[in-house]
Amino acid sequence: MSSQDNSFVVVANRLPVDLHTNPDGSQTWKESPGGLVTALSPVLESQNGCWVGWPGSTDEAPEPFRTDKGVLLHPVKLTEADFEGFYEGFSNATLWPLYHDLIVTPEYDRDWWHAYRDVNQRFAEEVAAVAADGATVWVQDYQLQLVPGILRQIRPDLRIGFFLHIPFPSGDLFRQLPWREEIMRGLLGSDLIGFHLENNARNFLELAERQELEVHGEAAVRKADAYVVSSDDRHVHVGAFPISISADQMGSFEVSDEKAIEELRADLGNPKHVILGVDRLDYTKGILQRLTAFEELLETGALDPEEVTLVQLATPSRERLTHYRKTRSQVEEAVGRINGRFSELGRPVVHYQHRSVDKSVLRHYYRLADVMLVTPFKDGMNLVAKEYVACHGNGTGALVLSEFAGAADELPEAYLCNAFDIESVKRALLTALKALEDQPETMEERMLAMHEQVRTHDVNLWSESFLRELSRSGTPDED
Ligand code: ADQ
Repeated sequence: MSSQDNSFVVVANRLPVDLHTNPDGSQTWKESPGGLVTALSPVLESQNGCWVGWPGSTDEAPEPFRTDKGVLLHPVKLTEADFEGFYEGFSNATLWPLYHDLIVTPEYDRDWWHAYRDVNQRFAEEVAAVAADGATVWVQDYQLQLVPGILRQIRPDLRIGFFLHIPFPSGDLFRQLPWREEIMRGLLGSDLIGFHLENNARNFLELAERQELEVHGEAAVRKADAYVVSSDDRHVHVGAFPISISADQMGSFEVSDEKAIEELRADLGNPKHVILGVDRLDYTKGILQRLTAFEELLETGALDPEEVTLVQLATPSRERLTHYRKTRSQVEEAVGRINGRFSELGRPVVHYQHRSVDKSVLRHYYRLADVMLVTPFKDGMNLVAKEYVACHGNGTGALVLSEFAGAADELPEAYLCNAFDIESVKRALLTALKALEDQPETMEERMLAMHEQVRTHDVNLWSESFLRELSRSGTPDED
C-alpha cells in the first residue's frame, strides 16, 4: 500500500494509533487523535498524506493502513533494544534533560547515541520510500533531529520542515553534548526549522554562528524569518511558531456538560474552591513543588482544608526511567502525607489520579476548577494552560502559570510565578484565590483576554503558518 505517491508526509516518533485489546482477546489498531493529528488532518487528507511513525509497542508493527479519512499510516518497527537505546536512553535520558536546562543530569552514553543514529536512519529511509517526487516532509521533535540531514542526502528533491516541541537550550548547555555537531548537521538538513519561541530560535542561531556557519538576518530573530546558510550553501529558515490547541473543540459546553460538571463538583464534596493540576508525570512539570506549596498554605492556615480541594491528574509517563519512578514516588508520598495531615474521613483534601483521563471528562475538570496550577520548571509550550483557558470563555477561573512555560509569553494575564521558588508559587495561588473573591470583574477581564488569545491563535494557525513558511523556503534565489 505504501507507494511513492504521497505529496505530504509527516514523520513523528509515534503514529497516532494505539493497540487495543478486544473483549475476545484479539487486538486492533485504533486511531488516537491528539492535537497534532487534528491540526494536520486537513492537510493530510487533502494532499494524499502519509504519517510515518512507531506504532507504540516493540517488536511488532502492522502493515501500512489507511484511517477512515484516507490518511496512510506507515509504521516503523522498533525492537526492544531500539526502544531502550533510542527512545528511553538517548531521547529521554540524554536530550530531554539537556534541553530542559539540566533539571536532572543528562547521561551521555555512546551505545544510546548509536541506537539514536540507527533509528533516525531507518525513519529517514521509510520516509524516502513513501514520499512522492518533490514532496513536502514535516519532521517532528527531538527524537528525530538527524532525519532532515539524512533525508537531504538520499532525497534532495524533498522540501523538509522540522519542528521542535520542547525548548532549545542555550549554547552553553547544548555544547555539552558529545554529538552536538551531528545534531546540528541533522537539523540543518531542513529548509525550515521551527521552535515555539523566539528565544529558542535565537539559541539555535547563536550556536549555528559559533559553528562558523554563515548567518544572515542577525541572530536577533525576526519573527518566523531568519536565515542560516549551511555549509552546502542552502538557505535554512529558522522561526518561532508557538503551538496551540483546537480551542473551539475544547471550549464549547452543552447543557449536558454543565450537569456533569455539577455532579463532578458534588463528587469532590462541593468545596468552595477547586484547585487543579493536570500533567504527564514528568519531573519537569513541578508537581511536587506545587503539592509542597499547597501543604505549606494548609499548615500556616492560609488555606482552610474545609474549603479547598486540590485535584491532581497525572498521566503515567516513561515509567521505566529512574528519575520518573523517583518523581512518582515523591509525588505519591506527598499526596499521602498531605491527606494524612489535613483530610477528614471520606473527604480527601488532595484527589490524585495516576491515569489518563478522557478528553471529554478532562474538559469538565478544567471548567469546574477555580484555579489551575501550571508550574513546570521548564516547558516548551504547555498545552494544559491553553486548554484550561479555552474552557473558560465564560470568564470564570484563574491561571497560575510558571514563567518557565513557553505559554507564559502569550498569556501575561495569568498569575505568573517562579516555579523554583515555593514562596512565589504560594503567593501566586493565594493572590489568585483572593482576587476571585475580591475582584471578580478584573478576573473576568484577565480570563477573557487570555481566552481571546487562545481562540484566535489555535493549532490550525500554527500548522498553516509553519507550512506557509515552509512552502516559501528552500529556494535560495527568492531570498
Ligand atoms: P507535554 O510535555 O506532553 O508536551 P503539554 O503541552 O502540557 O505537555 O501536553 C500534555 C497533553 O496531555 C495535554 O493535551 C493534556 O490535556 C494531556 N494530559 C495531561 N495529563 C492528562 C491526563 N491525566 N489525562 C488526560 N490527558 C492528559 C510536549 C512539550 C510541551 C508542548 C507539547 C506540544 O513538552 O511543552 O506544549 O509537546 O508541542
